[in-house]
Amino acid sequence: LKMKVAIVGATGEVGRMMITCLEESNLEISELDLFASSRSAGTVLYYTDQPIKVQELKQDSLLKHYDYVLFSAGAGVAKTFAPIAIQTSEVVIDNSSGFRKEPNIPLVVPEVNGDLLTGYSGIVANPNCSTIQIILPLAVLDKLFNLKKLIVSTYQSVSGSGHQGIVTLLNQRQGKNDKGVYPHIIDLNVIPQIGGFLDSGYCQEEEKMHFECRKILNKWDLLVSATTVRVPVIYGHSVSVYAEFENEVDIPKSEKTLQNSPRIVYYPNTYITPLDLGSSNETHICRLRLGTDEKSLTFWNVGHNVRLGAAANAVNILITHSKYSGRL
Ligand code: 11C
Repeated sequence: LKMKVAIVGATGEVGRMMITCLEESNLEISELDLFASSRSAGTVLYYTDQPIKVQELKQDSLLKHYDYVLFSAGAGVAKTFAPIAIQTSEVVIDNSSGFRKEPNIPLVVPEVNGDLLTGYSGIVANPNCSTIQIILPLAVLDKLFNLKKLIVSTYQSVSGSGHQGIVTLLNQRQGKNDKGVYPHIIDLNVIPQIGGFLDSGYCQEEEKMHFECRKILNKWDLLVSATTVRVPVIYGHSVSVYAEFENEVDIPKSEKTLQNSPRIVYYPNTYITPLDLGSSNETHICRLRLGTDEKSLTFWNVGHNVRLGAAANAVNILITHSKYSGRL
């Protein structure tokens, strides 16, 4: 069946990648409408060589039936426009943090909790990029050994801040001494802050990881502590993961199960860096080893934050929902 799809925030890093991921999915889309703020309206983007003019998002833009509306326009725009879109459309998939905490809104990584999409119509929240890439292997290991505690440190690329993050780094590399979108110079540096600080001492990105890991695994007593760090990398987030389990772990069994799990690439004898990611929509696991004892594991994880961490997971939600609803 042919689908009608709209993308809100189409000209941003994630919006453009959503178009690419839709192209790569070979879905039959009969209508693709693209929306952005007045600043970017009029831009011409291409879907399978077909030019599409980006329209300005207005109050009445979404009062039309779409099978799927993908949002990548920040929490503010999503909060205003997603409730409008859902009046006439089947499913809204929102990449922002605007709806993730709402109890009745599913927060979905299809390989982990895609069953929540069965028979569902409404807003679906797409998780934060650093959460998506770690939760795929952790869900697999949780099933094997029962996950209890998680300590992660991230090394997040500047594209996580959107296109202006990339512009900031590239300008600084050319000698401009302007902090751009960051609280410090990011070129040749490392900044242990993503988002504002909370009373707990954690920053927003860390708190998102805590909450989202618990919600996606539906494991509200999971102990989690994240430290999220911005590094001068353009695409690809890396995460050092330390995980403790209820039961004794088994490395060969973990390796075999990870190897056979969808959307996971496992490296037994080598490791991967962000520059090796190319256009991968998968999460990459390497350096798997015992943690502090027989009940813990530690590993290194790399994922493309704009693809797997945002656009590809959103399109995967669309595809999974289409299958469950008989559209595909
Ligand atoms: C970053 N993870 O790298 C952030 C970007 O809640 O979806 C995505 C923020 C979010 O800065």
